Formats: sequence, structure tokens, C-alpha cells
Amino acid sequence: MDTQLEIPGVARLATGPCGLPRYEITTPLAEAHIYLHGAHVSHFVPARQAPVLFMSSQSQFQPGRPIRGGVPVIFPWFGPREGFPSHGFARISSWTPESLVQKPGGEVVLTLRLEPDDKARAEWPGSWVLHFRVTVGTALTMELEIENTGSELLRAQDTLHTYFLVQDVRNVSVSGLEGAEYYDQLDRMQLKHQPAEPIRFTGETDRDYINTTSACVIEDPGLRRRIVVEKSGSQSTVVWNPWIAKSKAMPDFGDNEWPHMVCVESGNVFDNTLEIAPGARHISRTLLRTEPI
Ligand code: TA6
Repeated sequence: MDTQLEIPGVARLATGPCGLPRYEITTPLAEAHIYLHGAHVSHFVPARQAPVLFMSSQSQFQPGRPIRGGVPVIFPWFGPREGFPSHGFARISSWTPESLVQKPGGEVVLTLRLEPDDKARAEWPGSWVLHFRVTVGTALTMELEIENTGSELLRAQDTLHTYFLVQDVRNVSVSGLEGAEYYDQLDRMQLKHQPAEPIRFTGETDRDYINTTSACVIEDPGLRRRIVVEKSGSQSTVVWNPWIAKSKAMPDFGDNEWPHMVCVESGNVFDNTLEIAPGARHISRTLLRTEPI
């Protein structure tokens, strides 16, 4: 672990709960925590605002286990896979700090790197390098760069599986996906159409929207804010709330936490699986910002 990558008084490599190393970034614009485990952004608070990200009080912070909340980095597959970790291995891998800079405007940019080890190669053929760039300012920007360093086409799925903090999901709407097609994870992956209206939550919701490049807006009257989720390099958006029964079934998620979160995830899944030519690279980028209402 390279402890040289620090900015005194701004960004330091500290130790989080359960002893996992994490960058703690504190500036007049915002504060954030980013674990080397999974390159996982666990905390983001713009100055004078409520936290933007949800983190379960029951989350585990240990090698080999995903963190439940914040922004899991999903690669190279989305969803369950018999005999393999759900949502791929990137979010349970140890990433390496590559660079840390502060821009003239005060934003801090941390870049982390992941290359395949033998286990990863066995689980997913191909040669690749990931760079994950996090820019902490009044907005939070995350860029997952996937470079195909091999001689064969690289197929992969990715999402930035962001858990947003809301006051009560029953009063929240998500707009931006009107008219888009989605696979309904709760109805045998049937392909459906989102009506020309925002998404509202009246039960477990688990939808994989495809062929959509739209920004999404989470309207949260309870916290008197909207969260804008802008994206590029992403054709898919996943929307998820586990509601009551699924929350009880997740040991690393509190039974009564479901009203306070919604996942709106930017990436490329199913029909939008990435195909990256040898030597090429793809960047999936998402920018999170808040507006008062
Ligand atoms: O992104 C939604 C989803 O695919 C849901 O089906 C749910 O399983 C969620 O991801 C969490 O998955 P995880 O493997 O982190 O428990």
C-alpha cells in the first residue's frame, strides 16, 4: 500500500471499521471515504448538506465480502452467477491507489487500479486493466475505465451500483426513464415498457432498464432535494428497492432500512453488454449532484 499518496490536511489513507484501509477526503466542498476494498465510495457529503449515499448499519467491511451501501463497482458480470460471487469480483478485490491530485477549484481526484490475478483470469477470460477515477467536489464524479490489454474482444458488463439516501422511498419518484424498456427481475425477467411517468415505489422494485442514455432525477421531498444522476458511456440504468421481505432476507441490511434508500445504477448490462476491441478502452461515467427543492 503506497502511503505516499496523501495530501496533508485534505486526503489521507486511514483505517475504517474492521481495519480496512480507506481514503478520507475532507475539503471545503465536500467529504468522502473511498475504500481500497472494491474501490468502494462509501460516503459522500457535500458541504452543508445531508449525506448523498446510503450505507447499511449492518454492512460488513471485510475481505471477500461486498460492502452494503455507497457505490459497489460491478464488473465483469452483473447479477448472480452460479458458483461465482454475485455482481463479479471487482467490488471484493483490493485495488491499488494510482494517483491523487487536488485541482485548482479544490476538487480532489483519486484514481485506483485493478488488474486480474490468476483467480480473476480463471473466472473471466481476457486481459484487462481497470482505472476507477473519483472526483470529490460539490458533485461526485466516478469514471470506470476498462482497458482491453489483450488480443481478443473483451465482453463485460459494468455498473456503478449506487445506493442513494432518501428520507422515505414511499414519497420518492425517479424520472428520466419514461418510455424506456426494462427487464423486470421480479417477473421472470419479462421485457416491459416504463409508462410516460416517473417511477414511484409501492413495493419491491428491481428493474434493469436498457438502451437508455438519459440522466435520472431522484425527487426526495422528505430531504427537500433532488439528486441528479448524469451519465455517459452507459446504456443501462438499474433501479432497485428491496422493500420489506427482501430486506429481512439480507443479513447485511437492516430490516427497517429499506425506506431510506434507493439504488439508481448506471452501467451496461444484458443487451448493452460491452464489447471492447483489443487495445481499446471504454469509460462508464456518472456524475451525482444535488439541488434543493
Ligand atoms: O441491482 C439490483 C440487484 O441486481 C438486485 O437484484 C439485488 O440482488 C441487488 O442487486 C443487490 O445484489 P447483491 O449481490 O449486492 O446482494
